[in-house]
Amino acid sequence: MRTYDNPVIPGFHPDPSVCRVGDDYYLVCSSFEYVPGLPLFHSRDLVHWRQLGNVLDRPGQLPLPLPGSTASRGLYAPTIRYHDGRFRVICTNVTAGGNFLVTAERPEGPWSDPVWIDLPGIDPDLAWEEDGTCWAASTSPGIHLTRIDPDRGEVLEGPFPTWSGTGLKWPEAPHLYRIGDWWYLMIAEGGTERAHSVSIARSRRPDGPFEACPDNPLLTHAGSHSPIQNTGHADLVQGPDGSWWALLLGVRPRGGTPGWHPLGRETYLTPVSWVDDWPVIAEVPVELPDLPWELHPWPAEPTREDFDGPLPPQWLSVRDRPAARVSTDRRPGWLTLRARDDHFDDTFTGLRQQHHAVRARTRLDTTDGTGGLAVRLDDEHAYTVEADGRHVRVRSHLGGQHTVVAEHELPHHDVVLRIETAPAADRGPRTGPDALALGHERPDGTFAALATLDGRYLTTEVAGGFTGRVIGLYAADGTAHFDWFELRPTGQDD
Ligand code: 6LW
Repeated sequence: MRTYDNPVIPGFHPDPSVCRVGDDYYLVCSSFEYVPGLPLFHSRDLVHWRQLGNVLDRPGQLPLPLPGSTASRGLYAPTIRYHDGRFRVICTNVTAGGNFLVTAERPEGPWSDPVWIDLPGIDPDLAWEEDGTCWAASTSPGIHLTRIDPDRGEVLEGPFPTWSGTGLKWPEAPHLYRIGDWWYLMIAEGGTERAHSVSIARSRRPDGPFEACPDNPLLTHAGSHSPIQNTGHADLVQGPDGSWWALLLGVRPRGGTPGWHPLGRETYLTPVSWVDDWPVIAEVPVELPDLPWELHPWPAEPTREDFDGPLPPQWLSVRDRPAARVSTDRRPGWLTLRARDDHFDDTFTGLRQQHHAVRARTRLDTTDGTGGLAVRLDDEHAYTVEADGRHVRVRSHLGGQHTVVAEHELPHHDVVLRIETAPAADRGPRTGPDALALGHERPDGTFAALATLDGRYLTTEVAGGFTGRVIGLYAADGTAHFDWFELRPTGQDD
């Protein structure tokens, strides 16, 4: 029997929302302070997903830069739905503007400019009655329902409070569905940490009153042995054969106690069955069983970027990506980053870390300035290795303290920098999730690690917030040119 790995979308891809259009599935995730915003994925079998683009990929749409967005602010929990021949994504920019809707005829875009709508809180959802009446559930705190005109962004009735879970903290992530003769209101509660769970209620009408499922919570991994924890924030969808599935977020804590997850909240798939018109969500399996429909794997994503054209859609920058500071045109075949100040965030551009053990490498030309390779959890939690033509330097940026951890003389303008993550050697109760070795390559290609640092400080359990690690490039002074960037799993620990 063939099996498929969960997570189906590894790395920092939280708050998945999914819709089905014929044989195709489309999924969006939160992106917080990163641009472009809201990654959009396509699948034909629910297990193989490839990123088509980003819903918010033009400066005019947000507007970008995400004004003043600090870490884990910005774009929260979108919902994607297909209705009346158009794709719609509803989302919140918590930093500025609040809730908005964008639409597209094709998922590849172009996506429209936002239509702002005065909904309470975050985590907006969209559902339609047969006559076209549109309901938006959102989290305010407490779940609220608002009848809206999604085209004009107008509130027609409400908002009014509705069923808000079993009494656990942070009822959120509502999705309203018409299934059979019932309207179901599914939510997350318990908070997005270890107590995260999924609960549901139903009614004959979209606006309630709702009766809670006697078996709530429908899903939680709290206190379980599962290596997948914090499961919640689910969206329902039918497989190609009509079976039911949930896409949801979870994390993989590693190390001793209390456990730290380096990769952020990831997207998982789990089967759903029905008993007495209530859904039953299965514990999220580490390996998915063979699926009774035709599979559509996508070609593997390249593990090396040569900067021969525009940056692919997977590449992230922080808040902003002005062409004057981040360019693949200025020196063809190279990524040119121009520093504004010496904080790595100003030019940082990279890819999500999607495997626990990875090797990141880059070739850097320091003729015009200082550049580096960084593992970023947020602006205050990062390890970097940088070169300036005289030295290679490993820095740690933790909680506002910026420390040079190691320095080595290297009088060359052409250097290859390297970072490797691997499981921590010791496995004691206080052992962190992994260790990060940072350094450069010698002329013979061997790794000269200048420092090995504890990975726990680059995890959500230490840093706080909602994101995960991103590994990328930055300029610290002047202009730094990067010939290529490689990020590949080393297979020591997936
Ligand atoms: C999101 C909320 C949540 O708005 O975390 O896990 C928040 N669920 O629904 C940020 O992703």
